[in-house]
Amino acid sequence: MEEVSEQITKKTLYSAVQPTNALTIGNYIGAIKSMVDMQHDYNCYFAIANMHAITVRQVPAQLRQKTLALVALYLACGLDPSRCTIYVQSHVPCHAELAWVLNTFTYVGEMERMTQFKDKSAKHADNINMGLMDYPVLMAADILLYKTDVVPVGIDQRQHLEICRDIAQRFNNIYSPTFVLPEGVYPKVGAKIGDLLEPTKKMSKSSENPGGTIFMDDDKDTIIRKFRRAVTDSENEIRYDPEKKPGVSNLLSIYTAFSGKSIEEAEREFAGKGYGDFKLAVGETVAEKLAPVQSEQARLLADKDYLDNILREGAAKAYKVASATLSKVYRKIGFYQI
Ligand code: AQP
Repeated sequence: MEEVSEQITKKTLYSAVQPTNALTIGNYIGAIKSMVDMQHDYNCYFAIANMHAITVRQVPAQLRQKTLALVALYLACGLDPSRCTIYVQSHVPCHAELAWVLNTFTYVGEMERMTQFKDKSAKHADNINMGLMDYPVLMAADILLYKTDVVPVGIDQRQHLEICRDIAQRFNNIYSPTFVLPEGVYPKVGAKIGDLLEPTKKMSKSSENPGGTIFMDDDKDTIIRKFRRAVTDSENEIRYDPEKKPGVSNLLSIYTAFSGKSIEEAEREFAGKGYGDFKLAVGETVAEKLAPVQSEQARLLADKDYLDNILREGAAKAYKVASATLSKVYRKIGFYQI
């Protein structure tokens, strides 16, 4: 009873991560950390976006393994399956079904203008498939199925969120209010974690140079080594100024996300210190926070039945809500129902 009334009063939150490669601390800071922080105040749906993942060619056995690894990581980072719905996107067929309908409310020109489509097309020039271009429509379906109010994501997803709102609004205008218009929630600091070697570029799971990326499963030595090599600048001042000092500011963002301190506190703490000491401190803080997450993830991964059960329950809960939205959409557009 209490659970039902909580669900009625709480707003709905949706977020998803693709099980492509090992996750980075960019994914953690931009998305997972906010998901963990917000899970108590919202009615939450957290997906493992394997349908999005296949827009870039995946090795099947690895995709399966990474899907389970991501469930374990969600839990190890602190998502509580008794509070939130955790499921695999392909287990709820409504995502693909609604995406098809929404495709007919989306213009090719809009999709061609998407920055991520352009970036990924350049990166995967041998496989510019329709799915890559249609990615934002599937993402709109993900979000709209659950009447989502808020979506915690990194700033790279802002454009996709805006197009999701446009598509929803277009549908609502043609028929009648059907979809809730979602708001993006971006972390105040760390909405775009930069690559350690090219700090103006987004840290990415599929970066060509793994030296600039901290993976969630990197060991302490690797983490310290990567931070030691992080690009800074020719000054010797630890100050947050993303325009003029992208490298140092990126390290400060990472440090605050992992230490819980504010930027001002961090600047005070490192005032007068050299870049070498600063980088080491950031590396040690990250490694210290990641170690228990890594061991908890490994422990959970050894219990496949437990993870499967969470996914089974999650898919059933998600399906209930998603199928209700889909049938409303089908009714409105005139699909004959039996
Ligand atoms: N560098 C980042 N800083 C802040 N947030 C980030 N996110 C990704 N990179 C950063 C956020 O992580 C969530 C999940 O991302 P995704 O799995 O959907 O893939 P992505 O955005 O395409 O991330 P990657 O790491 O760049 O993956 P690949 O290399 O596979 O394309 C999203 O909320 C995203 O904003």
